[in-house]
Amino acid sequence: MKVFYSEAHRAHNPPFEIFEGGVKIPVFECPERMDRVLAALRKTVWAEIAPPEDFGLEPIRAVHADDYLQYLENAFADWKREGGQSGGPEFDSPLVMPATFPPRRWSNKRPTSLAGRSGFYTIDLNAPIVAETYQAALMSANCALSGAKAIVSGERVAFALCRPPGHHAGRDNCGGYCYLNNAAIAARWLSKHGKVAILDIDYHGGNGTQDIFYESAEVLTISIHADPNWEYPFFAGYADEAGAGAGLGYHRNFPLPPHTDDTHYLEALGEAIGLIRKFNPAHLVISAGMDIYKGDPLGKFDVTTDGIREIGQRIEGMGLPTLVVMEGGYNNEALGENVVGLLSAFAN
Ligand code: SP5
Ligand code: ZN
Repeated sequence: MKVFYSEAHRAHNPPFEIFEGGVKIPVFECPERMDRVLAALRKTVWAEIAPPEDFGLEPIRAVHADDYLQYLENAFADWKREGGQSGGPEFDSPLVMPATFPPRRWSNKRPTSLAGRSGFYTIDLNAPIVAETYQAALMSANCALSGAKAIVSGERVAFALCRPPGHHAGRDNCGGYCYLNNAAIAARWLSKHGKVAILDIDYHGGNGTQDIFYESAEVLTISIHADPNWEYPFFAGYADEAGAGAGLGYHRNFPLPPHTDDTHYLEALGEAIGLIRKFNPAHLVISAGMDIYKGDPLGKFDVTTDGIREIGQRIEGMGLPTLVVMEGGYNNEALGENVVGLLSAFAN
């Protein structure tokens, strides 16, 4: 199995994120995650790990707004020029983290100051930008695109070991550790070669992917996740959000309760798979978050490693050329085993 991975992620290592109540903590989404997955993949006989090809900006501009991409590219330098803060005396380097966000009725205002722009383009306090973030995000997108190219070239499956993840990034906003929506970028690129479905199994609702394809019928988007009524991202992922305009009927959310176990998860997955079969796509993209795992520090589901292996088997059972894209998953001890478990149905 072809696995696409770039070392560029390692330098994207912001010193902290902020949770509810102003709690400042080390970023859960850290470089060690990739080392855990790589170590587990290297123990298999089937993983062929290679660096991605560079696809340039065009496939990224097909998903994200130009002004947003310009913001991402220059945010750190602009922040420094404006005298942006570092997070306190214990931190030696500045990082872009806004503290003011647009109220909905006035969100058409676009300040030129970086302090203002960062609030416009950011949805939360979990996507700090450091000097190396943009480059890491570009290479992460290239991993997804390389995987897409592999399945178009006849591979049954490819795994994009992406970091930073992508599914919370919308057309013109970052959040939830995500800057560029890797799965969406790959899906739009794949849609030149026939219909595409994205199935998002990350614990958190895929608000960015939902945003990008909401009014489009070219890509069926389905997300199975913790109910946003009580879990991040709170403002998208509800059952009644089904797409709009030409995209009406081409988005589906499966919000699930806390302590969802293997049986109940697989029930929702079965329904999602029914919808994908009916849509009959040429290619399938999986946004693969391992934070559904029962031991995840950010999750409240009870899905086991065996459950994740079964999820992989059911996905494989659709018989579609499949691109698996790494999203979240924060139990580092179990992350490697869970990823290998998911992929093992495709191993040959
Ligand atoms: C890609 C991905 O999985 N992003 C997840 C971003 C989640 N960010 C918000 C987390 C809010 C955590 N609330 C406190 C839980 C402490 N146990
Ligand atoms: Zn997640």
